[in-house]
Amino acid sequence: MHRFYILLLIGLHFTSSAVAAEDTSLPKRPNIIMIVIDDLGYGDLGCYGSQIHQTPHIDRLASGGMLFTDFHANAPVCSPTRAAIMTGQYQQRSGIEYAIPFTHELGMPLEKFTISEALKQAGYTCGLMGKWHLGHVSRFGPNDQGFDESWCSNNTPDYHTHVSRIGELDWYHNHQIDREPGYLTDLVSQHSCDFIRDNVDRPFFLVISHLALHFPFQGPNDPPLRTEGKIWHDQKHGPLNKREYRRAYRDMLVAVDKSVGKVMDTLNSSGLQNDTIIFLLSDNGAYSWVGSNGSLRGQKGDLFEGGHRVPAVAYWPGQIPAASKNHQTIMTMDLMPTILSLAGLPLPTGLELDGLDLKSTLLRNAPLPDRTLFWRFNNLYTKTNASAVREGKWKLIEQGTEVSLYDLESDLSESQNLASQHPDVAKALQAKFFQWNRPFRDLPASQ
Ligand SMILES: [Ca+2]
Repeated sequence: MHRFYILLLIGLHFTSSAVAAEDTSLPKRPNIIMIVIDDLGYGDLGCYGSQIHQTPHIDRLASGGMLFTDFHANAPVCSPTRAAIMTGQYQQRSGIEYAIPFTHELGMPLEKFTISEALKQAGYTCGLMGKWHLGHVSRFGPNDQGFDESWCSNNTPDYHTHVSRIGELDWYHNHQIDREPGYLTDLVSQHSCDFIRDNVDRPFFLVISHLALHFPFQGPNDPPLRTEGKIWHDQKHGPLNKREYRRAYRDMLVAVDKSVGKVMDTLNSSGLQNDTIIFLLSDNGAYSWVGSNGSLRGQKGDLFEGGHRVPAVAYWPGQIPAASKNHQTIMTMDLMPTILSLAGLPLPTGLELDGLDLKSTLLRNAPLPDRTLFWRFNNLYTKTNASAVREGKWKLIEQGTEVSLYDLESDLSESQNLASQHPDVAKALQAKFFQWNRPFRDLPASQ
């Protein structure tokens, strides 16, 4: 076994050298940081035109890198998008189509090959700080999926007491409950900066997975609510009066933005600023009653653009053109192959990777090949099934028996249903969805 592992390492090293030879200008084995902000909407950031929120640190990342205008979460809720990020595949291949509920029994199958496992095999040290939500850490935690170190929660704990909606303490260090005190966004930030400093001399992959801006809505100065041993579903939105939600949401975003500033400062003071690629993105759209999806229709949980078109930024000084905008249609499942490619690593063989390597569009703003993208979403609570297909400017949405077709080039707000005017386009996209959906038809709704 040991010998096999050494041979594997030699094999990977050999292949990665061969790949790197094609890109002699690229630094070898850059560090990679992925900042995932929970439920951040398309209109929530200063760099996306927000008139309400000020996000100077994130805006600085955007002005020094590439901002994406047509970037999509694989799903309009947390767990399925995160499964797609981790595997480079449609989340249906992991059997995860809805937010994983509060149970110890469900999770992303451990045999799924993840981006962290791929990078770990290649010598990267991998850390995850913040939200996991791919299964209870007692059975399906990040350290079971390639991460060397984790400070994480399963779901959406109280930001101060760290208690979940089912009254369990939900803050773990390497899968062990940890009772450290603190506001969760600050803890995520502190452990992320510690991880960077601890790994100055070796390549690392760090996922900074903010709990914010998910409810409970609690800014750093708002009171705690949840205590252990009690069910909190009825007060899932936190301790505040509804009229204070938007203010708390803004305070939560300010805390996240400051965290991004601290991470940047830590990279600069460690001399790693030019050796580190940063991706910043959201896992789904905002709830429009508290956040903003800009001019998009719909919100978290919908297959209208507001549910899945999200802010995203890529930053790598000297490599990714500064102050650039990218209008290609991109999906979160593209991140795994892209990151492996930027790290000079071969794509794993024998996997059905659905994501695309975005390297050329990141480094040269090159157009991507035409492709058709799919969303399928079964809502556990409302029992509604929906699907969407995107091809070029066209987007088809089916909900029950209702079929809608939109031209996103002229109608980004999805206000004009063109299905009856362009029945051939609608039929062609329906047929493509039927084909794509074949292997997943029997997937039980709602895991
Ligand atoms: Ca989310």
